[in-house]
Amino acid sequence: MKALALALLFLFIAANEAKIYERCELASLFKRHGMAGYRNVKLGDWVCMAYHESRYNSRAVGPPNTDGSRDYGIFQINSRWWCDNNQGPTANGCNKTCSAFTNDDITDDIECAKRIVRDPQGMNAWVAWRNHCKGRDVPSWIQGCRL
Ligand SMILES: [Ca+2]
Repeated sequence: MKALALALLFLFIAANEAKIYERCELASLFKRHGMAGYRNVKLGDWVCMAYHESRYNSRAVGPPNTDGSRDYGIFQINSRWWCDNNQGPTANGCNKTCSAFTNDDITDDIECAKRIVRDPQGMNAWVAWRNHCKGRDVPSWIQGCRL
């Protein structure tokens, strides 16, 4: 019994280490925050991009990029251009500390992603989107979700 309680406790701790969103949970969250059709980007594009960038993990931190910057959170937002991690030059286009993008409140992550997609390159800012979602059947990413 004690071992079971301990096992459950560890499970609880592990579960608290990272918020891994469900696909449809994320789709509905994105929709609620006005991402469906934002700048002509489909909901499926956002869900597909988030999957391939972070596997829906709100606390994902990428390995260092070649320029020494890092990518943070569910959208893997970059510290060279969009947030400040106090580790090198940043344009800090979203005017945020990068740690704001590794917590479980993804409201500010969504605001920053919208800012990013307003730039001329649009969704191409995300290499994983270009490689895995662009021109693909993105509606399948929201299939079966009650939206
Ligand atoms: Ca956040």
